[in-house]
Amino acid sequence: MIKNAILSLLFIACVHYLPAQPPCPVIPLPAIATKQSGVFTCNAGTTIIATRDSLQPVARYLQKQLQKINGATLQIGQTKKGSTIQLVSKPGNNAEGYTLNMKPGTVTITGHSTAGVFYGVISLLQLAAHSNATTIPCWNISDAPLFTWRGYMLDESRYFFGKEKVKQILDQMAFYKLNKFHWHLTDQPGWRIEIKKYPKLTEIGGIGNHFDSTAPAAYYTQEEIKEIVAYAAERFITVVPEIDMPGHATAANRAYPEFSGGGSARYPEFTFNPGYEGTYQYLTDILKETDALFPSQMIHLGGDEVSFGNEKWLSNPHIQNLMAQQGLKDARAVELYFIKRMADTLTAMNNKTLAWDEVAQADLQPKQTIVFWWRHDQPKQLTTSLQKGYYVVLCPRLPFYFDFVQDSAHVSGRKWGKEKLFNPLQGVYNFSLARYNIPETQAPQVLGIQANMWTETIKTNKRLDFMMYPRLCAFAEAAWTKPAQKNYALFTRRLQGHLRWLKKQGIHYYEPAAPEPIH
Ligand code: TNX
Repeated sequence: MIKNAILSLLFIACVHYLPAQPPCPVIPLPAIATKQSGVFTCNAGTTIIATRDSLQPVARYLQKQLQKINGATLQIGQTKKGSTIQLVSKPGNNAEGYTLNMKPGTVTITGHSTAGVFYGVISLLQLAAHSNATTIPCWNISDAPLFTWRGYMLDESRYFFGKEKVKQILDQMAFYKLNKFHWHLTDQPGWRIEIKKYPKLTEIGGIGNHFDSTAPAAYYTQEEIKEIVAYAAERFITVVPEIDMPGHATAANRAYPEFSGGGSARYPEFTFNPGYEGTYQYLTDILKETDALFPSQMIHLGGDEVSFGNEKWLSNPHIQNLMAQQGLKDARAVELYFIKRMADTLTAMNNKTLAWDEVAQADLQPKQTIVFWWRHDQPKQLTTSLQKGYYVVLCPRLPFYFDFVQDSAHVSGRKWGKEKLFNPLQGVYNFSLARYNIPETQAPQVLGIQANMWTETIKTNKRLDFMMYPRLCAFAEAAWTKPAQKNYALFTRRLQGHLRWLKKQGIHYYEPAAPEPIH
């Protein structure tokens, strides 16, 4: 008896004095991560072994990135000489899931698909980036994402950042396991995608930005778009282009005024003309060229804020005709007719239709439609979308608009309403689906979440970085990690190494612990 009691006391004492496991530095936090003893030595004698040909590109990515992180060039091969990193793909439940097992001489990454292997590689790269030089502390990780849509949107109409910045953003998205890049390429100030059939779209429509209407034409050629799409694909990121219609069409209308449906005093020439047959051919041609550039088979049609500039519709003879013919009672009915027709065009091109939540009331095909719910103050648009069987991506302004400031002292970005609400790091981090009371039967329609970077208040790379980091890290954890596992206090500790890594890469960021006073 007494012996037993002493033994159990000893046991309790030992457990108590075992050093606590350090927090896992990987962001987003993996489902299971346990620290192992020892370090993995990763140097020029290390071989990356890809067990299938299809894993070769991932092996090369690992090789290239490790070289950037610690300067060592690993071999890719089949023979085992020094330490090895094995890449294995084995089908499993969640295709993006993976396990990472580390021992001093061997790392094994087993993914449920090539993407899963890639995410295991990313976790290893993060551990490498946080350790010194060539020794990486060993961890065992078993992981899979919460959402399949982990998106980030960049508005390059308001401001054109260009290819190199976009590539850097794709690098960072990959580092945080984000997988959808929504590219907002057209809007009022500028048209940024080359369309060969309508060259004036970029020659004339490409001129100007939100800050300077005379800035020289800036846009992506079709070759550059292919290059970016391929760059994203290497990082398991799907690129989704947005061609905004029938509103936010001002830049296009400068180039081809014959398709304009007019605007309002505040938003001149804001819309395409939904009453003119030629408009449908014109837009179909544009979408055809767009489709050919993006293998995602998804095009975002915008569809937002049409009422900002459609007041001329009701007096336009073409539109009056259309209304009479189709029995459309008002401008909103015309808008929904237009959206349906363009969505059908996309279906015929084997593309899914993506659009902002204004389209919830349109009569679209459930399985072919993804609605982006952005108006946090209009929960009905989300409920209706779900009831109609559409897929949804949640990107509510609060907390996912990154053009909103992140500190009450900041002055340049947006704030919401009389209360001047904004999007602090913690607000982004604490996002939880539970808040939206989505019925269990509709939960499978929620593909995931997205952060949107609108750029009416952003005209330098440095400011873009400031608005983006570290909120992107918090967002990534909200997109990947189950809510029950999230812990903001621990996150801010785990973030420290990531901030150091961002700094090393020359990326500016908002420092939550020592905020810059005015920005
Ligand atoms: C609303 S979000 C817009 C954008 C603006 C943004 C600024 C959406 C579908 N439309 O055109 O840039 O607010 O926060």
